[in-house]
Amino acid sequence: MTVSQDTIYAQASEQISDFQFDNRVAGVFSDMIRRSVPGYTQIINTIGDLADRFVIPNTQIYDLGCSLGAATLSIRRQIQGRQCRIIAVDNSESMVARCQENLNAYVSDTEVDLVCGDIRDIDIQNASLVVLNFTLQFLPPEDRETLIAKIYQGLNPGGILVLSEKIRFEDAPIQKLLEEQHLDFKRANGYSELEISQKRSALENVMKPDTLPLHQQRLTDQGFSHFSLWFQCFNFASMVAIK
Ligand code: GEK
Repeated sequence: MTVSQDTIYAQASEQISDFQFDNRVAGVFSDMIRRSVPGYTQIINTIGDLADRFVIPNTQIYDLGCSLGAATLSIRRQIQGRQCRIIAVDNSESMVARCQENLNAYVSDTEVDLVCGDIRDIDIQNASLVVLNFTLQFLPPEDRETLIAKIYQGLNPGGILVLSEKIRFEDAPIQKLLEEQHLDFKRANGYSELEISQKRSALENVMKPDTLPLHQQRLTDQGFSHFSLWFQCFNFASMVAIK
């Protein structure tokens, strides 16, 4: 897999349009997400470890907002021989096309149904693992509860949801501190002030982070019996919820 460098916001633009998962983004996505999301590689590896622990033979696994398939590939490596099916869904045609190439690059006995569609429209059933790795934050806030309810209904008892998100904080000094630490992380990864500020404008209307207490409340309201944050670095978090 060749990884192209993300320079999408390197040149000054007069008008910044809303961020889209188009062909340009899909082409540099591996580089973009690793340089923008602290702990991304660890989270992907841990999703594979969680699959090994929780995936039961003859069940289904859902990777919702799969992008280039990083989580699906990590899961697939761990569940050989369990006769499971992974349903990987993304509504960006460019992501799905590249994801298919990535999946084809490795041999596996686990079937992957790669679906180009909206995660709000797909059916979830007989699931032992559902992954929302930095995807829920892109859904309109009013649609989030319905999706979590659908996931809860589709999980088998003992099944697990992994939910990774950028988070915000009600406490203003903490919000400022963790946001600044994240910006320092991006600077250390070679993004310029211009790139950082143009990307921020592009994401403003598109990505709306929730607080950790809101995530926890939504999950427990829908019936999840067990919840924990298992990873946090600055304003990025990954949670698990078990049915
Ligand atoms: C990873 N999980 O590498 N339906 C389907 N897909 C959607 C929807 C929707 N309603 N909204 C957004 N997407 C991946 C990273 S990226 C996170 C996930 C990021 C898709 C969108 O097309 C994009 O591919 C993905 O969700 C979000 O582990 O860019 O910060």
